[in-house]
Amino acid sequence: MSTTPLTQPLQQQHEASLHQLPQSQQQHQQRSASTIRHVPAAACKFYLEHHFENLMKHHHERIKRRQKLEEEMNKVKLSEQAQEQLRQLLSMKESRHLRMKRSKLNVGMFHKHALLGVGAFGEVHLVRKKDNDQLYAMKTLRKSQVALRNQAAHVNAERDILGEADNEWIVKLYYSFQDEKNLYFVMEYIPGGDLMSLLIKKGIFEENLSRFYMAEMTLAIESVHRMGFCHRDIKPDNVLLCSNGHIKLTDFGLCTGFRWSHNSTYWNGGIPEDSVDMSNDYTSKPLERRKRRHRRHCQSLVGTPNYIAPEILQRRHYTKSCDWWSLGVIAFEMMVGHPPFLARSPAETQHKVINWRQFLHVPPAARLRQEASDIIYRLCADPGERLSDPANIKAHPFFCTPDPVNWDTLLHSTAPYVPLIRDELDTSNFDPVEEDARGADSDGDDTSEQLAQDGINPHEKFPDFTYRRFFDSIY
Ligand code: ISQ
Repeated sequence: MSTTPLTQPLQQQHEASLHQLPQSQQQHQQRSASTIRHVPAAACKFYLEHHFENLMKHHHERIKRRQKLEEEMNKVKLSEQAQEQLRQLLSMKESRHLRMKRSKLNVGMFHKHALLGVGAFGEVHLVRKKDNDQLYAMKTLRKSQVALRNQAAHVNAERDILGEADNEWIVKLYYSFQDEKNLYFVMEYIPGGDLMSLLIKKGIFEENLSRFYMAEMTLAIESVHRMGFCHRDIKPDNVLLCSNGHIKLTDFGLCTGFRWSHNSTYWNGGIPEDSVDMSNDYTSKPLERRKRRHRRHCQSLVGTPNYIAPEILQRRHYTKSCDWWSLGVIAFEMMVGHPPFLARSPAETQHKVINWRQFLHVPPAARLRQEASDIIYRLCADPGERLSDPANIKAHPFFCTPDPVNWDTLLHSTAPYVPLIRDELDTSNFDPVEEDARGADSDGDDTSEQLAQDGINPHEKFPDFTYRRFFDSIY
């Protein structure tokens, strides 16, 4: 048996040892060697920490499911035999879930129907999963665009939050996966359109309708905060209407749980992300202007500053109370008919938001009830004085008179507006998307060269991106 001298350089030792292997194994080893890339130590550390944090999270989720089952079984006082059967059922479901997590999803498993919306990094389509025939909303994000704009932390945070969320106020994430080019979020499909599309359609809301949306948004924001997150991007575009007229929040791309793995510093070497659109934006008619403003901001790499709290725009210390500011701005827009800091350009809007004491006025011509203008002024206030405790918001006279909101039954009440949905593929409640606004699926991507120049590999940015909801059936 030949031996390789220890004094040989490592590369030579490796090549020499290769020649001692059968040919098929040699080819395999050569292929593996050619695909092994040198990755900086910090990236390895980050990957491992992230990976083990995820493993621990899944382990805890499994324990929680078992505890929940035990609690539920105790409540209904089942026989020991029935309890054992249910434990076995859960254990089978856990094994099936682990097997499913290992099987790969790909975009070919979905049939695309209509385009629902276009965002800065991609598109949202109505899709049908071929094997279970269910409809979903699929958000496709271009990896290269996400990496170029340093948005990896936000995308990974959104996947965590939507995956962890298990409440009726937040759009559910069923699956996430990736391929060479794109990242995919497969979410619950909410067919009633978004609040911005409804504002475009109606122009202004009656107080009763505004009060209903405000009350539901209060419960929705409260539930996000209870999960330990802060949305930071509450705006009418991110409020979806279910077929029964009740709301759900979406787009947690700017959301933060103040967790280390959601901090962009770990994902892009501390380079700050873009946050606010500064491009010019002005046309003449208010509704047309709102429509164009909406389209431009959806497609812009950065959002509108209309709803963002001043402390965020000024990069000052902020807390979850920033979401209550946004609620105040939406309240103004619904009841007055335009946002309070409307301006010729986003830069001017930003100036108005930062100097809100000078610019925030509920116009007397809007003839709002005193309780309505008061809640706006209390929400759009300095962080120290802002109405930020959900209990105090719910107790505000706006929600108590003329008839009090029943917070416990609100979600199961009849909504004052129920969207018209003709059939399951009717997407007319979403504002139509113009062809020139297409993003992720359209041809031509000039970002790869730029990324290569900057030494960024978009494929390294999304370790452990794949997700499957445990209870993944809609019904
Ligand atoms: C769910 N349903 C309809 C549209 C959507 C847009 C974004 C995210 C989820 C959605």
